[in-house]
Amino acid sequence: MHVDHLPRRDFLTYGSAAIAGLTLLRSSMAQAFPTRPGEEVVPWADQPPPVPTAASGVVQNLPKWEDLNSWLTPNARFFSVAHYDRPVIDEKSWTLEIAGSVGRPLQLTLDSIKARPRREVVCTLECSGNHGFPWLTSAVGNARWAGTPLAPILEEAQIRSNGREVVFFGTDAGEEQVRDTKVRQNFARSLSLADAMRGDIILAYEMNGAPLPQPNGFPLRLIVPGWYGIASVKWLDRIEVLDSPFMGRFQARDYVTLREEQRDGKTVGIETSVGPALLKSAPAQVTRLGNQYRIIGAAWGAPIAKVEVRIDDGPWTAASIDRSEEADHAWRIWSLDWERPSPGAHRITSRAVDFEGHVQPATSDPLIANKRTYWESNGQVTRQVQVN
Ligand SMILES: Nc1nc2c(c(=O)[nH]1)N[C@H]1C(S)=C(S)[C@@H](COP(=O)(O)O)O[C@H]1N2
Ligand SMILES: [Mo]
Repeated sequence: MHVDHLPRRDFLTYGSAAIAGLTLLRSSMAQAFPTRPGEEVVPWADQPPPVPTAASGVVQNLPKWEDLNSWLTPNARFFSVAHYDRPVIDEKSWTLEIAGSVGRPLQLTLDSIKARPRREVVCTLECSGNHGFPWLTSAVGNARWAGTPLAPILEEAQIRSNGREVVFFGTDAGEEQVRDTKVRQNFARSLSLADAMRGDIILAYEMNGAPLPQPNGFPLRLIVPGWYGIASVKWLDRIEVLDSPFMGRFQARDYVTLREEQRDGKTVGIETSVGPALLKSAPAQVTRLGNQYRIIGAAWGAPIAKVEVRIDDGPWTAASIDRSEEADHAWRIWSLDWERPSPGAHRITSRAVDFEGHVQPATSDPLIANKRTYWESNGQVTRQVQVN
């Protein structure tokens, strides 16, 4: 509801109590992001290096954390990751096929998908490579996705009793070396049947109220709320049910985490496929209104109970979390007023805590330090700022 759209008559009818209530509502909406009129953003002193040429096709449109000013990331500022090309798809000739171990294969047009029950979900999508490289530090965004639930479609397709995994294919494809053979393969990722039947997974055709932008998967993508971005297959055109584990590149060779762990005095290497998102936060920006400084950030990857901020080697101080706009798998915006910072260089670190008491690990924590691959880098993020 937007206050300005209320006819004047309603104010007269409901009287001053209603007006007071609406004023409250308006100010709580304004707090959806802790901006103060007239403030300026102090740019971070440690700017990420540019995306290297070799990766500049894959990773595009990385936003600047300094530009974050809303709970929802506008489409124009949403990062895009594509491992092959970014196909341009004609929605008229496009269809979605559901095949494999099913009793009733389906072929759906975009119109027939849009005619099905609509469901919206606000969720944060982070590339699991984020913070795995110095140049990759803002591959995360929060959007309102709209589409239709996946589970009823799988039910209609009548999955056979041997069905165990559901593989999602994009139209994008490239040459892959598998042992001594080169094969052209489509981008693909799988979910176990149990995961795929989760009620909140949607086939999305809208992003923040607009048709899915082409770099983000037009005309249709999977959205798996609460999982790293890799699971949310873009340019989706085929769903296949398999009776054995899917071992494609982005499931079993790339996007795998290898970590050395201690077991009874022995070191074992545990290698797992990237899946559910991990607890994380990052300082987004420092703002200044005269000499009043404020640190603003985001926290995501788990239900966020608390965010704490540390300035230089000082104590961990609780930030206030904006709860005016919430969704299960959406980030929380937090802020902390920074009283009278001394002139000079400062380091700002944040750590998120979930409702089970898990704390976002320090970079020295064995969970991070003993990781041998760059995915799932959810260690605490430190930024540097210069106060004049
Ligand atoms: N078809 C297809 N889907 C894909 C990818 C891809 O390369 N091809 N990249 C994945 C990865 S690694 C991420 S992080 C997210 C990024 O989604 P976005 O580009 O909308 O931000 O899409 C995922 N879905
Ligand atoms: Mo990714």
